[in-house]
Amino acid sequence: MFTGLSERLNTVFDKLTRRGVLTESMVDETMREIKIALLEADVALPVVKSFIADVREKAVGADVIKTVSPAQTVVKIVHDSLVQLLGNTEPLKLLPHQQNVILMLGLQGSGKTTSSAKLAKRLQKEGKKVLLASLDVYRPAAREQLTELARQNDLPVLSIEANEKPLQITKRALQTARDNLADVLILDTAGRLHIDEEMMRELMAVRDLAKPIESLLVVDALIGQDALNVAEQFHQKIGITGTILTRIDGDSRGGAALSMRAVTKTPVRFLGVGEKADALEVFDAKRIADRILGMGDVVGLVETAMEKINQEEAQKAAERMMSGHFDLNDMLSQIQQINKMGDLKGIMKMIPGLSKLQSKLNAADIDNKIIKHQEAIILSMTPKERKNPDILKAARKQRIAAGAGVQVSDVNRLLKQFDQMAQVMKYFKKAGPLGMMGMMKKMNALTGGNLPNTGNFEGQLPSSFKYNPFKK
Ligand SMILES: Nc1nc2c(ncn2[C@@H]2O[C@H](COP(=O)(O)OP(=O)(O)OP(=O)(O)O)[C@@H](O)[C@H]2O)c(=O)[nH]1
Ligand SMILES: [Mg+2]
Repeated sequence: MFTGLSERLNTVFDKLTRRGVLTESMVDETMREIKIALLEADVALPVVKSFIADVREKAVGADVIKTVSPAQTVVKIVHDSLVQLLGNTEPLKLLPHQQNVILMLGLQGSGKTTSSAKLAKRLQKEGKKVLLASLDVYRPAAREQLTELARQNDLPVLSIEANEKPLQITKRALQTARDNLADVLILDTAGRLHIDEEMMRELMAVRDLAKPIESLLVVDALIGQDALNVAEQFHQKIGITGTILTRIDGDSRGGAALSMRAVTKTPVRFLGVGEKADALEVFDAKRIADRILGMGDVVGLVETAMEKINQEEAQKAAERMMSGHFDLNDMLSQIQQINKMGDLKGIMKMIPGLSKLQSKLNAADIDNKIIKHQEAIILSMTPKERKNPDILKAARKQRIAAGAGVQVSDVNRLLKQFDQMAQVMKYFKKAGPLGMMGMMKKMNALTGGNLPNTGNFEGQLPSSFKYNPFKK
């Protein structure tokens, strides 16, 4: 998501940077290009217009042309305007010691049921007592779907009773929530293909009965421009207090995310970033603006890294490497750390400067499957072999390949990569302490020396050195 927009904007800014001094006509040209970039990303026209007007006004006010670094000033203005456009999110307005109802609304298949379960899980983690209930009596097995999600995630859900109408279910849900002293009742409603009067009337009746403190519109980010129309109508008829954008993990152009706040005047609350019950992120305008402008989601990266990587283990490995020691056990531990960090491409996208190199990254063909194979190969070795790769001759290689379910040539490739990695480690020894910079350098090595601004580390490697252990 946002990749196209991000690339376009970066090209615009690159051009600015190269010019040095700016003239007024260059600022105009830049605004035009930003406008096209936004439209291509599916941002709604009225939103684009007011965004550009806002940026232009600030740019004129800041006297961009006379500033020391005009390009940076423009980037900063665009960044701040983006944050403003996306809008800061607000936490859900849940009241203490009271029954809070959250009504989930949206088109068919937008992700209401999944998001209901995700939200319930999140609130339960925060110590709230929750109850889920599905009012979807229209789609066969819709209520069973929620019940199953609840079962998988240990969440309380209202029992299913035959022949009940949505309003009757709502009443029973309210009563059950009260009886169980639930803090939050989440009502998952039936989806509609398009806005239809009768269903809307029903939703209004549910709303009037349940008096939700939050009515969250669930919107699939992939539907692009249409999202606005949908949002407008739901907002007019039912009144919404916020939105949840789902399928942010898919490759939508991102326009919906950018326009939603401006159109509904309500905050985007959460982003659905996958099918699993914990794939729900709190919306963070600054982080998204950073990502769009190619500054990379450093916060996201650090969080992911902190969460998934065993700090102590990483430290130990780093110390060993610093001492110049590196065997296949160390390589295994590195592979496992990278594995823990999840999808490698996802991680790379979050690193500042790397978003511009997306095409190169794709060309580098980094493949998680290969990482899995590499792990299997080392795991098929004996401890002695891992310490002394030199003893690996044909017979042992054959045994290892069979154990890992790969070819002997794969084992050979891994050993060659190990040799190269050992070489890199020698350079690490020279390059100073690891830490964040060390990690960036490691990533740099992974991408064949393409990561900018990582000090003079590159200079110490032979210019012909292209290292990429994950390339087939
Ligand atoms: N990749 C991805 N898939 C999602 C996300 N949210 C929901 N889905 C998937 O989208 C599909 C539809 O989700 P549901 O939660 O059933 O949608 P719904 O709005 O309840 O659908 P109806 O009840 O039929 O209107 C399911 O296969 C979900 O797993 C998300 O954030 N990312
Ligand atoms: Mg549903």
